[in-house]
Amino acid sequence: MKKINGRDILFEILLRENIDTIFCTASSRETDFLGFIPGKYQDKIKFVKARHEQAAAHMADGYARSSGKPGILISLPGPYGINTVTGLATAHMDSSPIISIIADIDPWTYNMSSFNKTDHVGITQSCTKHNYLVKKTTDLAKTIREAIHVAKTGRPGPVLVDIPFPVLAGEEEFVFPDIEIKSYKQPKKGRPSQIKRAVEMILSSERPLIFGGGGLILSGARDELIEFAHSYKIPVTNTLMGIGSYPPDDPYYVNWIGMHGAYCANMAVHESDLIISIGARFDDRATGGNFERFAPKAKIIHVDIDPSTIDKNIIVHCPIIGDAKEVLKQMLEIIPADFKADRTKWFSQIDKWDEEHPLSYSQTGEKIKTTFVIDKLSEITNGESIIASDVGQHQMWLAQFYIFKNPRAHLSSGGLGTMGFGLPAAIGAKFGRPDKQVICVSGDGSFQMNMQELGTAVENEMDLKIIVLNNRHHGMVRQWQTLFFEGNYSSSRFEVLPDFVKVAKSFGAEGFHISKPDELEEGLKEALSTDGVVLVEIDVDYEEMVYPMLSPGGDMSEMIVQPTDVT
Ligand SMILES: Cc1ncc(C[n+]2csc(CCOP(=O)(O)OP(=O)(O)O)c2C)c(N)n1
Repeated sequence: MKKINGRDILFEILLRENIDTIFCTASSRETDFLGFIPGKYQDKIKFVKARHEQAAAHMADGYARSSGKPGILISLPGPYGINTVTGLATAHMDSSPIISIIADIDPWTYNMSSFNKTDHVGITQSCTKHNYLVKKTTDLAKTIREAIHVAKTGRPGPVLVDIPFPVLAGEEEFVFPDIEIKSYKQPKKGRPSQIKRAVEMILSSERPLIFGGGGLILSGARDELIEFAHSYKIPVTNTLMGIGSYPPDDPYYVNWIGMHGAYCANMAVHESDLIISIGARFDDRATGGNFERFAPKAKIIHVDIDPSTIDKNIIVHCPIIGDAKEVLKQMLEIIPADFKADRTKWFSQIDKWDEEHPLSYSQTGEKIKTTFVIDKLSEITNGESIIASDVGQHQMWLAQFYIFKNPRAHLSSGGLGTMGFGLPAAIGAKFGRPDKQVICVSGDGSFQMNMQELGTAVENEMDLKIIVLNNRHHGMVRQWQTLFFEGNYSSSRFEVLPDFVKVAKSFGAEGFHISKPDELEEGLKEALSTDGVVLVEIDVDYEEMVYPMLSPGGDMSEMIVQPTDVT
């Protein structure tokens, strides 16, 4: 059998794994490496060259989140690879499957004190699901297959494969290897005894509540969740990462919970007697962080594929280790034929809380409110777009006022909160879902962290819309300074900002500027219906604040709904 070199082995495996897009950077050395790729691969795989390696990592992440397929990222070692670490950590926190390949193309040096060399395995140990250093060309095919398998199965996450030059240059006969990782078994179904126990707890509960996380989306459990909620008559909340897991217009849908979640949803958690958490990890942003006072009246069922999340933050009464979709099916299978429950009182109580403090805004005065923009965006796009958000107030308002109708449509750096995620994630998402309208919603602060990727979007002739909500501040920081630091606005205002429309135009994109409330609707419609890469800069009121907000250190019933609530 003919031998091929390590680089070709890598691409042969990627092709057979149905990889159609690879994200990398446009540096000359990487291009050299890619330039070596025979035409046969160039025709079959799209190489997207980002301007910054961090952005390339977020692109791979956005691709994975929107499409459900693993995102592939190639970088060189040293500064190239290190720049991807923020992207890996972002993907790790949000369980997004990326395979980061570090390809060393320097034939002359490969020890750690050489130019451009870094210990990538060491550096990424704590922000990847797993990582590999490939030592022999014979191991390469199997390692790449394993990396893809580990990244996309169980609780997904980023996996790094560091390939030294001799491994890429070495030659071996190519075989597509079988893989079996003995120590890596992923549970599918839950233990029947635990399923039975959970169902008994649900049957005797008066105020049960589904606390759904991103795991529901990853497992594709929407239909099962609807049937489960309706069959057992349980209202449904979700975390920020779970947005889109349940249809927002379904009568059982309450809203999302957490730091800036809806009042009724947070109150429901506090008053519930049974929390059924599915694919959520009880992090501090979802629970407020006061774990001792979390849901004080409730027993907890926790369904998760990752056993390490059980009892981590919250003590659980009934753990079920398994895939969300499978576990929901199992619980549906044993619903008693004569099951009846009157939970009208519980549902009406939740409605009452919603009436007391609904998610609302009022567009008054000369300045545009970000809430108004998001509400209009939701209306114009009918909640059908994929939206990649950045981090800050605009991120929270997007989650509150954009009515996401579909799963894999709300792309947000929930776990790490990485400013600069939005634009590259949107670019990656458009490659993953070219059939959908993809929009980046960003703040002036976040956008400046990766705005060079406008070049990548234009170069690829994408159809991508970007909304920059310009409040001339790090708005979320300003909000905390207003509420908790006596208005000490240190470092949160930008004295100098670029003209974002000119920035867009200088990259060859189209740009619009909206500054008055009565221009908003028409302006947005025009921008969204203009072909190509279009940036719309909207001047927004920097004094608007995101409510409700969980009181730092408080429980989930202690919400700030206006500034005077801060004591
Ligand atoms: C990389 C990074 N640096 C700093 C922060 C802390 N931080 C969180 S939100 C925020 C302000 C974001 O400002 P902007 O993007 O303008 O959004 P706004 O809050 O104004 O809507 C900052 C600085 C972060 N989350 N990520």
